[in-house]
Amino acid sequence: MTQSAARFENFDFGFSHDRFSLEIRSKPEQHTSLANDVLVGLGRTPKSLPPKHFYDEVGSRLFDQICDTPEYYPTRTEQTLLERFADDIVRKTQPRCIVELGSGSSRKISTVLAAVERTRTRCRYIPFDVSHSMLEVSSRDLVKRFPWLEVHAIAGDYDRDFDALPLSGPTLFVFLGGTIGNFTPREATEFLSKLRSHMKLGDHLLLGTDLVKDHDVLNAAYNDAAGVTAAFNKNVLSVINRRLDASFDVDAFQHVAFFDHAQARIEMHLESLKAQTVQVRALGMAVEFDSGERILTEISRKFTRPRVAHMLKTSGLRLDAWFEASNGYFGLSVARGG
Ligand code: SAH
Ligand code: AVI
Repeated sequence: MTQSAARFENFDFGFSHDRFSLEIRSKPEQHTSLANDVLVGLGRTPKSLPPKHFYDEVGSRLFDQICDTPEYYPTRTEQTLLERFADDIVRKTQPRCIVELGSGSSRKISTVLAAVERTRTRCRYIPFDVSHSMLEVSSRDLVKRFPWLEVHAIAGDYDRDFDALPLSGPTLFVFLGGTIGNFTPREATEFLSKLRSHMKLGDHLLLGTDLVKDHDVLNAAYNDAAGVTAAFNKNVLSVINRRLDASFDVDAFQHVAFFDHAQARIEMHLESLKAQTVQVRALGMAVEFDSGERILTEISRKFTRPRVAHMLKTSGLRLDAWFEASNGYFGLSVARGG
């Protein structure tokens, strides 16, 4: 264990090497409370599961493939925004530390790090994700690409493992991809309020939000022709089979996703193609499905600028700057403690 690793001895450390360390705050079998979520979410009507369980190694790879489908506009739209405004954002926030929540493959952060590099300053990068595999691969790439960068990756669940981050100086918290939209309004406010409680004077939040737009564009983004989103959705059943010794027949469910105008959100479901009973042996649970019955697996809320400002305000944050794609598809906010 290196010195920097030893400083965090409360946690079970992965490893530390050169300028990259991986801190494991909870292991895959613990960190997502899958057993409890299945007991509660599949034990009631209507059935539901929280989206964090999508992201095992296969699911994380499928999400990355979704980002490259022609229909899924959020990733490339947000990336274009970052390319255009990263210098402004870095000048405004002057980070010495960047914490990225749900960092995934860390694809977009290089654009921000390149902007930091152009200011001839340095910062530490702390990616935080449930996906160990993604953290390792992406962190190794980043330290290679930026010879000055120190990466301290944290594998854990940001709903519960978020305290005592190894922050150093003015911090830019980054939450991209529109992932805030995967929370209900109440969950989003709770999450941002908790984040706010970690922010000191001089810290900022960079938040990506997907915006309300033409319904055909929205529906296509979650129903790509190649079926990658369908595979991503169904993968959660394989996760439950593997981790909880369940008997889901993945082919007996179909992917359903649509934009609900009233709630301004995409709903993603898995629909049972027949009446069936699924055993979840690790929980001693039998789950009955009617033909056509659905499990709500994800919501993805779409915002307007006033709604983002309101959400931030309700969470004790203040919208400082707003960058919007020229087609109005996606918005980036810079916020600070109110
Ligand atoms: N920020 C990236 C990835 C978005 S996908 C982008 O903009 O493209 C959502 C990411 O959040 C995944 O990498 C997933 O593993 C992670 N994630 C989901 N729920 C999480 C949780 N509760 N705690 C930590 N990470 C989580
Ligand atoms: C991670 N999150 C913002 C994605 C979204 O668009 O809500 C997850 C996703 N689900 C289906 N496609 C992408």
